[in-house]
Amino acid sequence: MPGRFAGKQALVLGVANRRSIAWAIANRLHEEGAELAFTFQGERIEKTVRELAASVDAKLVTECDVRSDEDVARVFAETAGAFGGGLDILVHSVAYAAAEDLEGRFTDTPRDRFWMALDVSAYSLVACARAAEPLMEARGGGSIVTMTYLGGERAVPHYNVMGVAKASLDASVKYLAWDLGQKSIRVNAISAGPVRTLAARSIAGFTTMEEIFELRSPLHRHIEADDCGGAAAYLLSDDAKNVTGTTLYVDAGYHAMGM
Ligand code: 0WE
Repeated sequence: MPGRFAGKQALVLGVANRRSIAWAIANRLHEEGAELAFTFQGERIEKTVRELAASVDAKLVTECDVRSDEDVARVFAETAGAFGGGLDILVHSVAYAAAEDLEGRFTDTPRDRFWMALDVSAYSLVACARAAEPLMEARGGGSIVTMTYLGGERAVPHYNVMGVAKASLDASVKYLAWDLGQKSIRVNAISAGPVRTLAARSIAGFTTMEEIFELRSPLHRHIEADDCGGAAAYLLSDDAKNVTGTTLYVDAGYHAMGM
């Protein structure tokens, strides 16, 4: 089916399973005509990602440890190979902090795990944007979307070091938007309310947080991965051709509240 993304090629990082936000975004792009490539992290999820990728006729599925410059360089070289030397769209939906740092006190975060969380969750966007730049330049421009969370702007109990990583990610979006704007590459973020993904399910107190969220958000609704799919499709489409360096809140209005 042709659509907004007919003739466009997209690389998607961060699919773990069918509930992943990255998968919801990929699905939208596919439905509207995009050609897709995927990365996965670790052999534990390789089979799942390969099966999902096959269902949307993906042109490439390859491993990427975003902490490794060599891996990032290889992945973008493989992407250029699969996509005839260019890339139109990059979806970055990657984050990781040690489980023990998403409970207890932020104050107790050790140095090594602080930097690990920022490396995987924030620097990875910078590394990928830099690697995507020449490929997008070959297309005369491009669009990049990453996932962020309110916990990078306000203190959300237990979000801890991930909040500090998201603050760094949010600032990176703005600086990347400035640098890459010169090449007609747009960089934006989606700030989603809590979505029940694999990453979320293992979080202590997630259900309580969902209840508070549905009570306090203006729309009194929970957020689904597909809500992020629709928002990402907008930001990645030409409808958003003059939108860069911004955050689109997909959170039933929660961020607008003071109580
Ligand atoms: O960014 C996130 C979560 C990302 C995440 C999740 C995990 C769980 C498994 C990063 N690293 C890990 N590491 C693991 O070992 N969210 C926006 C969802 C989330 O996570 C929270 C939240 C919300 C919301 C953690 C504490 C409090 C609120």
